[in-house]
Amino acid sequence: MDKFTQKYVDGFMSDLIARNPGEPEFHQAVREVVENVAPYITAYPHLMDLKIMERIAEPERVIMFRVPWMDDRGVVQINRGYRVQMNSAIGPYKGGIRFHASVNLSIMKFLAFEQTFKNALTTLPMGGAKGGSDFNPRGKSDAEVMRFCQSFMTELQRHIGQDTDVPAGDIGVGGREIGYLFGQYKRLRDEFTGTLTGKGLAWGGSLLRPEATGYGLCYFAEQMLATRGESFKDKTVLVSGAGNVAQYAAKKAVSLGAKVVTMSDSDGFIHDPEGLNEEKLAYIFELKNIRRGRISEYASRFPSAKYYPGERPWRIPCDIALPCATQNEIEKADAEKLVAGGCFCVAEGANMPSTPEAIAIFLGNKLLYSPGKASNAGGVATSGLEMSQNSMRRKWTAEEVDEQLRRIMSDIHAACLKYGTCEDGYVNYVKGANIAGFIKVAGAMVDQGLV
Ligand code: NDP
Ligand code: 2IT
Repeated sequence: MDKFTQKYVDGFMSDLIARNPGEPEFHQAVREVVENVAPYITAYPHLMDLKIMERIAEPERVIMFRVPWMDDRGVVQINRGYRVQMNSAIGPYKGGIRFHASVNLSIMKFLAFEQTFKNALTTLPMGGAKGGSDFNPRGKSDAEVMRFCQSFMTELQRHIGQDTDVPAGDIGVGGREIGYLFGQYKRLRDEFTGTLTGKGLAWGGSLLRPEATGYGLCYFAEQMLATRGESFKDKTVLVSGAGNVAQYAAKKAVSLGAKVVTMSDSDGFIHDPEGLNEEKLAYIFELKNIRRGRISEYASRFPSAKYYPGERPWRIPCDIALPCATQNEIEKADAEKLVAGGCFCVAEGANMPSTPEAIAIFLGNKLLYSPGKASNAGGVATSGLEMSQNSMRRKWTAEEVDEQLRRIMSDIHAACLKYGTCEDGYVNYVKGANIAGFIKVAGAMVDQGLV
């Protein structure tokens, strides 16, 4: 980076941090993008004059609200709700809703920022947003989750709509929660529209939306592997998480011939050296989606596995790692362990699971490494396909959706190659994804004037 560009990055980041104090995840997400796009911005001075990057890093709107509800004992509970509407340059705001005790404004803003670039990469017309609450669904009854969702939507409904802002699921928000949120939206607004995605198949949902993030991740990883003449066949794969993304990533990797040896949750991980198979996957789906149990139970059910409480999977030797749990779950020491254990491909299913120090290790060792905004975009892309089907009042077959998902992941991969291929032939997918996403969003903002 030349001196002028470095000065631009330093000035940009110090202003951003001063304007947004106490938001480390947001700073982290913005810094990565700014470092990659700064040479492009300084080469096109009109982008500097129009303050395009400053505008992209300033949410168009942030909504924060009280969510009061009553638990099963009759005790009043208060949570905080959020919707960060980051950027609508290329389409209505679009992005998931997260229910997790850790949710705060920094996490919401980093996710909405990442979503803006991810959605641009999907080739579909969707702007970027994220929402959620510090509500912790763990241990709550169905009735409590329903009352919470109804209260949350009672406020959120006035800010969303099928042409305005279309939420979906994320951590802690799956089919059950989308159902309760949709029911309350429909009741209050008296309209049956595609305002939420991830809906049930009987009421406007798309085939393959539940599978889409994990499947799309594997389709993307297949393309990365193919650049080195490799595939999933007979590879040892580490998966973290045991939720929606992790389950379908594991299922697809197994179907492509891989040996998936780990899954995790926030309490620890299981290592099954024999690898997951259909029976074990079915057990995990039932354990996590129906019984809402803990991954530790897997080791009691299958003696080939061992449970490691309080640990992450990254020290287990592998060929491929698919982090599918949460942000910053791979730190520098974890990245070093992955490299030492033989890992040559890391494809992110979660949003920002690797810290900047971990990413530096991956890039420095020339691993195949893809950021979540590229490799997990299949989920929101299929949400976009759900929106299309809702608008047309039609339903595509699973084959039709799968074909479009594969094409979109392949287009995203091509965009990463176009903007991320270095002089020595190494593909920097981070740079490729950030520049490709930026060019699309920035171009639309220039066209639309100072708004
Ligand atoms: P789920 O709620 O279905 O699953 C989340 C999994 O990650 C659970 O196993 C959970 O364990 C674990 N987890 C959550 N928080 C932490 C934490 N702080 N430390 C360790 N483990 C944790 O969520 P999803 O599968 O939908 O989301 C996983 C990741 O993928 C997130 O980063 C999300 O933003 C991203 N993503 C999701 C998409 C989607 O369509 N759902 C699309 C694109 C990205 P526990 O049960 O203990 O909480
Ligand atoms: O992070 C993500 O891309 C999601 N949680 C999915 C968003 C969506 O609108 O489907």
